[in-house]
Amino acid sequence: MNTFLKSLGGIASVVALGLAATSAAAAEKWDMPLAYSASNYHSENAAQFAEDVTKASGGELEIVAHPGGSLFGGGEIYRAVRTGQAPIGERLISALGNENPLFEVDALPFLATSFDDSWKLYKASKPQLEKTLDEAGLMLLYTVPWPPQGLYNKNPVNSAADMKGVKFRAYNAATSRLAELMGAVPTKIEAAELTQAFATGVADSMISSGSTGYDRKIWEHVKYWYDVQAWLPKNMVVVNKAAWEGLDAKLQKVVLDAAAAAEERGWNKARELSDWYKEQLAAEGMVIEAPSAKLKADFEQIGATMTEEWLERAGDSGKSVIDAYKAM
Ligand code: PCA
Repeated sequence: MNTFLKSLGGIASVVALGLAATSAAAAEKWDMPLAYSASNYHSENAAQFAEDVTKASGGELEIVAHPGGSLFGGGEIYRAVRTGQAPIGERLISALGNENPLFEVDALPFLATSFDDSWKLYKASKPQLEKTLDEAGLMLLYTVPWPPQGLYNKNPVNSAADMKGVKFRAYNAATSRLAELMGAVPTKIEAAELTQAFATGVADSMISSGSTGYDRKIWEHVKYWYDVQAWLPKNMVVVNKAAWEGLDAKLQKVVLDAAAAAEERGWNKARELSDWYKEQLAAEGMVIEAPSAKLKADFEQIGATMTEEWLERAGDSGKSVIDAYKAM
């Protein structure tokens, strides 16, 4: 090779190196842990959000969703994002009651039982939710609800008395308390471990949406689902504030726009799928019924007790959320 070409090659590789260094410094990759299975609409929605950010930022911020608890289990995600082990992640809000009782407001039985009311409760609780997260070093990006919660059980249930001694899978402190008040025996189990828990007889019952029963093929273990419509818990996607502040204004806008779109898409999808899930459970041979008058009354009484207990724990800020919701 002559010297001219040689030095040209040298220049080219210096330029190439320089380019590689610039893009390596500018491009950022965020891993996004998700607790629920890849095919669940929450996870699909989050994956879409991740893709939207990656595309709209021209690859400057790449978000990679990790569903099914594969990066961090459901019980670890909040802490992981708070401590910066993960810059962003999704968590069931009401599972964080030990951090702050305000996180539990959307799991109070019979406070908000439809999608419309759930949206109102979200609006009423959002300022407190954002403040609580801010104090923990986090920022709220979006929420998406689960469909209304119903009672799964191996055997028919006509009243809360039928639940005495039943092994009950709980997903947060509120569902544990509800089980106790029915005389059932709660064990906390993440959705990702559900199939095994029911297959091995660790649990024979739970309160959850048709969505989670469908995801976990619950009909292989459980025959009955009572459409109690007790509450609609929400997942939230939060970002670590230090990671957030590391983004320039342009990237922050890309993330906020994608988050707003994800929130709207997620709420619509939950509404759209709610009845569909029930149809799938029925098609798989499950008995899908409204609760008997007695079971409904028992649940209402339990709900009143839980609301009273919660108000005691959540104090004035809790009461102000309920008041704001009732005034809407
Ligand atoms: N599914 C989640 C939380 C609420 C729901 O409907 C679960 O069972 O873990």
